[in-house]
Amino acid sequence: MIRILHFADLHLGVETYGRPDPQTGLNTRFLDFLRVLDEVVAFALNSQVDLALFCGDAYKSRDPSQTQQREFAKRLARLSAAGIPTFLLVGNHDLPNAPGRATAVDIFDTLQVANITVANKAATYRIHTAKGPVQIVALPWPRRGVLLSAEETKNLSLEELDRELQRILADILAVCFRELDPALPTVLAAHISLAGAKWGSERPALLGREPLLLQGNLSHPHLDYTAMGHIHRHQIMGPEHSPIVYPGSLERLDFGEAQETKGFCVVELDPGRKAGQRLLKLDFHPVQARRFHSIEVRLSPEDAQPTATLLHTLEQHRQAIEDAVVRVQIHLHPHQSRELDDAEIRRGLRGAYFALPLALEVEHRPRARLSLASAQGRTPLETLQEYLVIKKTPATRAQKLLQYARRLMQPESEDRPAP
Ligand SMILES: [Mn+2]
Repeated sequence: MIRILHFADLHLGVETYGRPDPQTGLNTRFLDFLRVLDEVVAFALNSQVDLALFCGDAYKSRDPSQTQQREFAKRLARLSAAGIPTFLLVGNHDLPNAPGRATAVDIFDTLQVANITVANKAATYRIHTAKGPVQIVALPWPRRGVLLSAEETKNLSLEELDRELQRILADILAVCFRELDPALPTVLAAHISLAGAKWGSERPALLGREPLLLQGNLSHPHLDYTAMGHIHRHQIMGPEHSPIVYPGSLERLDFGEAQETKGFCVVELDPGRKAGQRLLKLDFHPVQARRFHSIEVRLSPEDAQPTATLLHTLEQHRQAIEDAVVRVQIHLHPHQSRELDDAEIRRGLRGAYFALPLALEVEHRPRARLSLASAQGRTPLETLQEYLVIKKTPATRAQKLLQYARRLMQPESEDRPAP
């Protein structure tokens, strides 16, 4: 039995909601991302994994810092030293912006680090594991600009472009498939989106502008397992005997992923069985990713002590707040915004790993913006106050802006020091 650990979309270098760690000087979110990677490496070392298969996007950017590279290399070195072959597929975040430049992971290939294979081009690779050879058809992130010339695409619609790219990629895969030995366990590793896959919050703003394959483009009777990367949400597609699997990313990027379980996949193949029928087991192993917790509070219009109500609600969420990135959304009525004590509420969020500024949503008459009519009968200051509430300005900032406005609106003579 060959045990394969399949993970993807590490994105080292994402530091949103982090701060410098006083002990290491590193960003605390960077440490979060390393900690989940450590969980993956520890599992590989402790659970007789025969092959670590990484399906792309090691870093956040194509130009990772030296520190990011050092920390990634340290973990790969542990796998390498333990004799666990590691296969690194190149994702879009690892790619340089010019074909002649190195990808972010090419260095391991260049140095010929033992037990590490970098797949930066579409090909069939043969990897020797302790339990015998595995063949991997690799499809790194395809660059449209490399596969299709400007001349070929200038008159194509987006749909035609998609179809043309699918045709080219299917041709490339067909060449790789031809080299397959049906006697060996076979895995396809691809970094790309598939039609029908569910996106998490990282869904590209311009879906349709990036390469997209159909499940059919990836299918071949010899495949025992298809290891995907790119989409951050864990999901299993394709036929049961030869599934197509996104393990998802290892850490959360934002609140859109609050409910997603993060982790990696462990696959067991029986080399003794026939081609396309070797999958024995597919397990998903969750990791301890940073928790994101959202709290939504709706204040009743009669509530005269909104701060107390909020503190009470936060107390009920105490456990979930602890060590989490926390966001509090408050739906309130215009007269209540003045009663909210921002500092007091933030104290109620103690223990959070990171607390976002309070998001105030004012429930009022069905009007999204200030109209001339509504501005009538109000003082300019009241109008400004309502504007700030509509704009969801955090309470402390709103208070400061109102203070300035008050000063500006005061007559020259009052309360202003002589020049
Ligand atoms: Mn990607």
